[in-house]
Amino acid sequence: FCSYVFACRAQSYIFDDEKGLGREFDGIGGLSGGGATSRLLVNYPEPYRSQVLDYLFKPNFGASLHILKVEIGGDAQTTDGTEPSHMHYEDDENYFRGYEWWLMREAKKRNPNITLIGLPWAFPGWIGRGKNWPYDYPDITVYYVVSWIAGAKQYHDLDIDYVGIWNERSFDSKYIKVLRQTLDRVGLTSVRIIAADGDWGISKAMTVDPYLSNAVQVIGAHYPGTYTVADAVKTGKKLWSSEDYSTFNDDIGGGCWARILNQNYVNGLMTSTISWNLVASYYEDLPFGKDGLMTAQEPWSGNYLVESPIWITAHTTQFTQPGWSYLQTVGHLKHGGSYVALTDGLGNLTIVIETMTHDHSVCIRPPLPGFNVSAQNATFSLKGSFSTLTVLQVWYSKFDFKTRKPTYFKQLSPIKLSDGSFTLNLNVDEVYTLTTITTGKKGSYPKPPDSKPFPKKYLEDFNVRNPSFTEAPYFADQTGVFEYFINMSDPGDHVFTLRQVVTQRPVTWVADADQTISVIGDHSWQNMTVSCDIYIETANKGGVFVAGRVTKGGGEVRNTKGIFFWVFADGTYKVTNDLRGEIVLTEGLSGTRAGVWHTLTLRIEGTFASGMLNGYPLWMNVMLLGPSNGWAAIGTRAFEPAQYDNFYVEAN
Ligand code: 147
Ligand code: CA
Repeated sequence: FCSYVFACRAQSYIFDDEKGLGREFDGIGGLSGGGATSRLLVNYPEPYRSQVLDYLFKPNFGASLHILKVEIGGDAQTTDGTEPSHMHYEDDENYFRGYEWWLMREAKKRNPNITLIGLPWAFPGWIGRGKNWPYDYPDITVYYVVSWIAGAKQYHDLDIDYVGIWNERSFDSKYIKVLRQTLDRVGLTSVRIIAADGDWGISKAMTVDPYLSNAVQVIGAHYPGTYTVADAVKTGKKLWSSEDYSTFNDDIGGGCWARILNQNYVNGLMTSTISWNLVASYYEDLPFGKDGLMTAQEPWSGNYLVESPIWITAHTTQFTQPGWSYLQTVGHLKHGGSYVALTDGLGNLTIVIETMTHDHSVCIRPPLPGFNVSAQNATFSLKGSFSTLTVLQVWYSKFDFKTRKPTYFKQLSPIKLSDGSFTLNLNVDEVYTLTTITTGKKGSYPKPPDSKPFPKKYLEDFNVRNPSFTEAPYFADQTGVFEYFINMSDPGDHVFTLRQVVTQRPVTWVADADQTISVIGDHSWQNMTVSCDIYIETANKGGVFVAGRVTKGGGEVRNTKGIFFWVFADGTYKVTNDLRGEIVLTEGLSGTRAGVWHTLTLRIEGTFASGMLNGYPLWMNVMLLGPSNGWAAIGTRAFEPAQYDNFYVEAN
């Protein structure tokens, strides 16, 4: 053993391909969606938006991701918002909604070889035919998913490489088989199926059902804690951690990512790891704030943050490619940490070593059992076809939780090999890449603009003839989908509006609200005026609100509090403390009806609120006990169409 008394005899490790290689490597990826995690990225001004995309996707620059996985929008809440479906209704088809198409195109532009994956979290209501379940009519659901894949090709020239089943929900064998048959029948034989994204139980089902086994090409686990299960190995299929990480992107998050990127293979034979999420581009006060490889949550300022997970990713991605193979000689270091090695089979070799300590590499889940890591010397010997290598490039990172002066992805002098071996003095919380690849580069751009809060005055008239995105900037839909709309029949004032378009409760992933709602602004806002022209479309039963101090989104949206000012098509109004509309602060007659534009103004000041209709006071000085702060919002009483125009918020 090593101490200051006994000179340290280095442990030795061997990299050898003599007895064959290990599993084929499938790449490192990022996940956009599940849900709405890239929502704010699309509204970044150039050049900052392109810079963020370069840090994520550009080869030999930053994370240089091998894989982009996206949500197949299902009009429902899927963690940080809703993403629009390509088929809101049974007779509807549109492959230009949302931002995932754009994101996939931008990723492909930078890396034509990037692997693309689509996975549904939720489905529009018509898929369930009245039930909150997507599998009763497998042909319908398959048609819906295959249409998305075909649409990607037809409208965006994007080849989808893999498709999943239903994120972290039950799989259905019948559905998977019909999906496989249909893909094959329409010529999409190269699209591979990942199952079941969260449920290892698929492995057992596959071992007893050869037809199911034939239909599935990859077993996808979520947050596996670097370990697989015996049944999964038995299938002989590729094993992936198809969703992982979800950890706050500070240096402990970086440590988590470094440890699992290596150990998902060392412990679990998993040949791909995909980060939820790709980039944290949603309001930080939504669930899982900053759980992305980097952060871009301020399109109004242009500020973004390149965090350590980007550089940890680069340690693997810049020096390997999908199609390379792991060596069989991978493992744990004697005094903690791990090493992997990969080869292209053409003489190239990339070794990644990590020595993350327990407390500096805890991920959000699962719980991390204890282990020790200490400083150690390690000698690595290259055998087989690598024995003749004479020099390796070196890239180095070190988290330093004492000095807080970390080193990220720094190129050190190449190592000269003597007799095919070299020794490293490894310290804790370090990552080394040793490689024959000479194209590594730490990309950089000038510092982006300083961070700024959301503007205190914000006006949106939705007057855009050909918007590049279907959503208006900064609106973050939490139930329902709000789209730019052109009002053909309008004589002039409200030709261009925003419209809520989900008319039926989706097949949900979490509990969407029974109302629709889109939030905007700054969660720390206290006093504010929210004003909006609104148009109820549903006679008698329809209703619309504007709101302030809205507290919650994501999976908790049903329980959000705030100050909600509702008007209804039956000629009444209501002010409530909750989105459910149960805690009524005041109510009365408004004369509002469907098919007419009205202007709602909500003023919240300290412990009082007042409301105006068409510029005249409707209710005044209603006392507020809470909440004290939150976003502004608009929405509808139920899943019903409604329109909004000239939205204005002023916070003070
Ligand atoms: C995952 C989802 O797939 C993502 O959309 C996102 O919500 C992510 C946030 O961490 O989590 O879902 C999980 C939710 C709960 C657990 C695991 C995954 N869990 O409790 O183990
Ligand atoms: Ca307008």
